[in-house]
Amino acid sequence: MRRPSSAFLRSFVLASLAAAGPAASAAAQAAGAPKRAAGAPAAMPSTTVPGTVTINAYDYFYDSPNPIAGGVVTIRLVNRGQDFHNVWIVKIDEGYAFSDFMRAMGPGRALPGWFTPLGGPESPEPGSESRLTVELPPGRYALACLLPAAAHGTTHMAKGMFLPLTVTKESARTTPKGDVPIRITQDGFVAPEAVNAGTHLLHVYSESPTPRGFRLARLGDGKTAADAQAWIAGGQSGSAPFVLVGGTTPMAQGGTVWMPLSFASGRYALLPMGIDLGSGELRYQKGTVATILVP
Ligand SMILES: [Cu+2]
Repeated sequence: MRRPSSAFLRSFVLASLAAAGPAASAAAQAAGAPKRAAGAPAAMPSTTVPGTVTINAYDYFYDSPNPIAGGVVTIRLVNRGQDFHNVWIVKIDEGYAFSDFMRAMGPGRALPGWFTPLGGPESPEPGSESRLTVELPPGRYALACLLPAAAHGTTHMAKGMFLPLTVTKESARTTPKGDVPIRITQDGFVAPEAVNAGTHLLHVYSESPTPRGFRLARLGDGKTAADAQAWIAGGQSGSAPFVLVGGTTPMAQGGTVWMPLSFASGRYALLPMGIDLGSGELRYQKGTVATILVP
């Protein structure tokens, strides 16, 4: 049995890849990165947290362990590409296979009733990582990135960004206790208006009848949620008035996820994300944008 320790929370940093794990350190050293000076404080090794599964995202494929042990699992998404990537975790009902999932996805198709979207870590900036904790019962799963590809009308999934995943027996780990509750509603969010600076564990629950998620964005100095919405509605050209710091891909009604986040002083916005059935892409949605002030 475990609870999120302070080590767990501290380990969430927008770390340089050199601090992200042995493989990354080796890669960074191979690339000529300086070694840490003797006596310097060691970076918190993120692999010490039981139940953490690291998924590496590249342009345009994943590298993930398979199978994994179920129960309360923390997904650590490391973006090793140049593009943005996320992970959409889908549980496939008994009697259906990964090949059915592949056939079911694509432009102009309704989401079938035999799978359950559970959310997943949203796009970390290239070179950084994001984390999300979710309860995964044993069974068959699919992982996919539905972000639109640069070539119009395709998704990262269509370019190869998907994997089957088998989840084996559940561990006895307990669900974490979040301190920032966020409710996803049919057309918006219920979130605290303000939180103190520092590290928090977001507890996200969805009551939306259609699968929805959000990107958590830190607004630029002097920028507002209206600026973010105008940039999205205006075709997302030019530099964004925000930086993405986390969030979850769309989750089904009744779903729950937790995510550790380090809040600095400023204003944050929850930008609604959903699956556009016409294009099969995961996109910003219309709807209310919630903001959280960090004084
Ligand atoms: Cu992607």
